[in-house]
Amino acid sequence: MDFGWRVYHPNPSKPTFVAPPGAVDAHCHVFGPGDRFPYAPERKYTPCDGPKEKLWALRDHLGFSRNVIVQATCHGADNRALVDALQDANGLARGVATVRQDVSDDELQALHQAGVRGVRFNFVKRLVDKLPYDALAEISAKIAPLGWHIVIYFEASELPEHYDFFTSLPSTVVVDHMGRPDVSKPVDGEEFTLFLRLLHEHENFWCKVSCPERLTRQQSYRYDDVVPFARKVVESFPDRVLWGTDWPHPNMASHTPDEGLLVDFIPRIAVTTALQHKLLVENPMRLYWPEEADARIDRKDGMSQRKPYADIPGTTIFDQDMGRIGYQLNQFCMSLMKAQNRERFKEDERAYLDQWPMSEAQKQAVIDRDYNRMIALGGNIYFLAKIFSTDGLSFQYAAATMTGLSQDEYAQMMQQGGRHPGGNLYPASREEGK
Ligand code: 0GY
Repeated sequence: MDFGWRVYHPNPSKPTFVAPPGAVDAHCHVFGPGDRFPYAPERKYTPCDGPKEKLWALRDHLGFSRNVIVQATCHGADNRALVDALQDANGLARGVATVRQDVSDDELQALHQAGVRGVRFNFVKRLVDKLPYDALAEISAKIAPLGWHIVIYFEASELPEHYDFFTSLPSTVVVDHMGRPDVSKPVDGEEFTLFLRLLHEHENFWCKVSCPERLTRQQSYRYDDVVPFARKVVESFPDRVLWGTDWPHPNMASHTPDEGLLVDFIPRIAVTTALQHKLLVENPMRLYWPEEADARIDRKDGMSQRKPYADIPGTTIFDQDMGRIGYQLNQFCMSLMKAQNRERFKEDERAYLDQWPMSEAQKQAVIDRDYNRMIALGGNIYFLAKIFSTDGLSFQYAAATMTGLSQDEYAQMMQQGGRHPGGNLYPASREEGK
């Protein structure tokens, strides 16, 4: 790897924000490992290895479910590391490849088979040699029959130069990192207004509201100066936004991002649960797993996809999707009805949990006794109750841990009539039809 290269965070924090079930990290990469998948001779940087296993572990740690892996320039148009990761992902990852203009239909078919659903055109001069528009136009014509989209990466200052070419592209176009705005300029200034115009006037354009860590001009992990830009995009185009970690963060010079804090940035730019669900679940599913999104819409009741109840503050409805996601977790809970299973669990929790085909995130939530996270991952409180009774704890104690109150405070709140009814209502934004 290059001298001074910043290796990704060895121990990212656990986010406070609990992502909705099925959340997608829609912008991340795999690097190498270089001894199996050599970096491209024409690359502009040599990164540290960022293998797929580490990416899956990060996904689970952050409470996410799926990834979209974007081919990074250090691998050029050699997509083998990407394909290897996609084939290892059990359908939980899709890819965006880089191809040359002479790519054959068979090669494109093989990439599609592996899970690739788009190509990336990179215009950032420090990353690639200039690509002629006619070569890119030829690629976009070749991928059109596959229904793929095009991901574009450019600097804000270069948007005017590329504007006509971008708007001539026939497919869905996804812009990386909000077109890299200079966030020291005003959000309603000329530069960002042009970017918003691109999205406003061209409904085939989508935007990744990612990389506050790259865009910030401040020396703080809060990335406050990026919030107005990302929030503006999310609220103006809620059905065409995606979010991603950008792990393993190529070419970050200023600091090593903590992905837990990046996840905590999400509720500051998507401020209602409805917006968060679109950003993290509905939109990426529609673009990368349309067959699953359509299958849901096709159900007789049609409810599974629309979920009008998904924005009730502080409440997770245990519906058929949650039942499916949490099935093994809840089965594990039920196994604790038997005394001998309780003994085995107490003896070695990890070994007992490893006998269940649960996700790593679910197992970790059990080990942490993090009931809110268990619920977010499909756990049902009536089954989860078996865990806290195995621990010899009361229902009241467990409920208190979910609210952040002590057991005494919780008891007092219940005796005084329980939670304020406002906590059970839909947010005002729904009432106003926003
Ligand atoms: C990103 C950003 C960068 C790099 C690449 O493909 C790449 O090499 O995308 C960057 O250096 O800004 O999105 O990963």
